Amino acid sequence: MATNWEEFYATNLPPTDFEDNRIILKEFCDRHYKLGNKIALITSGGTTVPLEHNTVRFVDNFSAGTRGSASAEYFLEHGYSVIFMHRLKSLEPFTRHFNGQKFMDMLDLQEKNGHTTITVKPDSVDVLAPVLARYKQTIENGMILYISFTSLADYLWLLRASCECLACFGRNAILYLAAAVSDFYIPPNEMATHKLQSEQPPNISLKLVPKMLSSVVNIWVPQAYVVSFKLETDENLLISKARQALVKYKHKLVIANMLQTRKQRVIFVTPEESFEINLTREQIHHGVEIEDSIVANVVERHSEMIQSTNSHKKK
Ligand code: PAZ
Repeated sequence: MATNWEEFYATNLPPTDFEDNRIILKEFCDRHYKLGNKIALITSGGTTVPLEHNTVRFVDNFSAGTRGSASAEYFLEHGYSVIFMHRLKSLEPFTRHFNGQKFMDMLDLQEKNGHTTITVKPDSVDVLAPVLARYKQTIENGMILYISFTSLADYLWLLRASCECLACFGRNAILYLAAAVSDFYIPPNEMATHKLQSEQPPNISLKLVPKMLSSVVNIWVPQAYVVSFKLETDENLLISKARQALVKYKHKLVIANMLQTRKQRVIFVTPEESFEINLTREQIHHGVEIEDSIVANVVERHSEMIQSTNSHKKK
């Protein structure tokens, strides 16, 4: 009997650029595996759920990709190779610091004798230079791979393909699943072909998305250090839901956060304990990012897992 996820992949087509992305993923993983690097797959941003095959409208969510894009930079700082699997047009590592108008405001434009010169304003150089230096170094060393998705189906196809490429890393891989992935979708055979007409209210019935985390943890990358995120809006549900996920999927860590406070407070929930990371007002004022502490903590736990496995092997 087909499991739910097999049915999902059998009925939802891969994105058009899927084969290209699969090749790029494989090349990136093979190279970093040969180098003996640790690797982090970071998922980031929200997914869309199309309402029509010729998609005009879709269901979306709030996620901007702040968590994922900031975390990617910190994993790079800890020496990890990074696959940054993100929602197209959501925030990306490095460029996130100068999003939108901010970038334009850093530049000066001069026209002289028919020549146009663009320069960085002197007071912006100190802000731009360190980020630009880190970006250049990361790209020159080939340490990051950017892969983008838009819809839920794109995301799930890329997630499985990434796991296939990461399996050989064994315990040296982290999956840091920060994307806000839809729990509901419309199966293709129940979806309208053309734009929904507005003569009468549409009758839309959403189905539950199969829980891929179970396949990730138990089948696709059983040795990897898997970190999932749990978002709630009702504080009373937060920890119990995180614990339920740990029991159900048997992975290592759930990072729980509330919608409104996600940038200053998270709770690490493991099978053994739970504890909070909180930023103080002063830290927030000084531009400290909570992802700095989150990633440092995850990296420490990952190293402990690798070391404990190595010492078991030696015995
Ligand atoms: O992308 P963002 O920085 O705006 O938000 C991050 C987040 C809240 C989506 C992430 O921390 C998270 O909790 N992701 C999992 C959401 C969930 O499926 O429960």
